[in-house]
Amino acid sequence: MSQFDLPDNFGELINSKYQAGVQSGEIVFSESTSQIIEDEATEYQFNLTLLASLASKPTPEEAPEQIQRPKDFNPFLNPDPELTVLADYGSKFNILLNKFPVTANHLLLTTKEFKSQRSPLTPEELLASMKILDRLEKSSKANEKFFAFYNCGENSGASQPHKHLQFLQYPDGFTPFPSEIAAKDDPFIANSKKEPLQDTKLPFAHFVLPLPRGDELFDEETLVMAFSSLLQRTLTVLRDAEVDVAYNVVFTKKWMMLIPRSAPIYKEKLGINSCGYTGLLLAKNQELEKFILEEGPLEILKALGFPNTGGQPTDEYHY
Ligand code: B4P
Repeated sequence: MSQFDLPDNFGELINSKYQAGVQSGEIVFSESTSQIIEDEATEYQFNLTLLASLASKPTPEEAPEQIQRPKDFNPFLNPDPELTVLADYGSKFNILLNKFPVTANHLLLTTKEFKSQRSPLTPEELLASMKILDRLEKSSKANEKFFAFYNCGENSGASQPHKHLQFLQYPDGFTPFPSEIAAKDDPFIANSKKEPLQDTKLPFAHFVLPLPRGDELFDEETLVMAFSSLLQRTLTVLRDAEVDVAYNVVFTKKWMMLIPRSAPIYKEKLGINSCGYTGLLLAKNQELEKFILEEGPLEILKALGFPNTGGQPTDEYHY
C-alpha cells in the first residue's frame, strides 16, 4: 500500500468530472484536427495538431468580466472544485483537470502548497505521477498510451509558476521517438560507464532511459536515481552554456527523457513545451501550421534546445 494508490474508479471519476466541466463551461475545450508527419531523415513521427478556431483560452484582457482575474492569480492554490478530480492526494497534492485542454481528460498534478516550477521533481512527485500513469492505463478500455510531462523553468514553455505536472494521452497510432530509442536497450540507470541513450540523428540534446518493469517502477529510489542521472547531464549542458535552468521532462511507464532548453519560443511565433519534444506540435492557427510544415519540426526543436551530445566522451560533460 502506498499513500499514492488511486481508487479503481479513477478513470470514471475523471470522465464524469470532465463531462460536467465541459457542460457547465468551466472547462474550455478547443476542437482540433491532427496529421502525422514523418521526418524523412530520421524516420521519426511528429503529430501536428491544428486548433479549429482561434485559441479559445482568453487573454486576461479578453476574459469576460466575471472571470477576469488579477494578473498574478494562481489557479492552483485554491483550485476550483469543478476542476478537482482528487483533492488532498497523498496529503501533498491535488489532481485537477486542465481548464484549457486540447485533448479530453487532460490532467494536472499540482502541489497543495505553493512550490516553484523551477524546482526539480521530488521522489514523491515522481512516484505519484507513475501511479497516475499506471491507473490511467489500467482504466483505459482502448489501450491508450499516456505520458506525464513537466515544463521546468521559463525557457521550457511553462506559463504557471506554481509546481504542476501534466498528463496526456498519445494520439492513436502515434509512436513518439523516445519510445523507439528506449526500446533499443534494457532498463538501466546512467552512470560513469553508461550514458543515457541519445540518437545522434536528432539535432538536439535529449537524454533517455528505459525504465525498469514491474514493482521496481514504483520504487521511489529507482525513480529518483533515473531522474537524477538524467538531470545531471541536463544541468551540465545548461551550466556549460551559462544559461538559466530550464528543461522538459517527459515520461511514460516505459521510459524517461530530459531535454535541456535554451529558449521557449521559435522565431517569436511558436511556443514549444514538453509536448513538442515528445513529437506533439500544436498550431493555434493555419498560418502557424504552414509555418511548422515549412520550417520542419526538427529545425524548430534544434533551435530551442542544445546540440546533441551523443558520442562525446563522458568526462567531457559530466556535472
Ligand atoms: P504550463 O506548464 O505552465 O504551460 P503549458 O502547458 O505550455 O500551457 P500554456 O498555458 O502555455 O498553454 P499553450 O497555450 O501552449 O501549464 C499550465 C497549465 O495550466 C496549462 O496547461 C493551462 O491550460 C492550465 N491552466 C491554466 N489556468 C488553469 C485553471 N484555472 N485551472 C486548471 N488549469 C489551468 O497550450 C494550450 C494547452 O494545450 C495547454 O494545456 C497545453 O499543455 C496543451 N498542449 C500543448 N501542446 C499540445 C499538443 N501538441 N497536444 C495536446 N495538448 C497540447
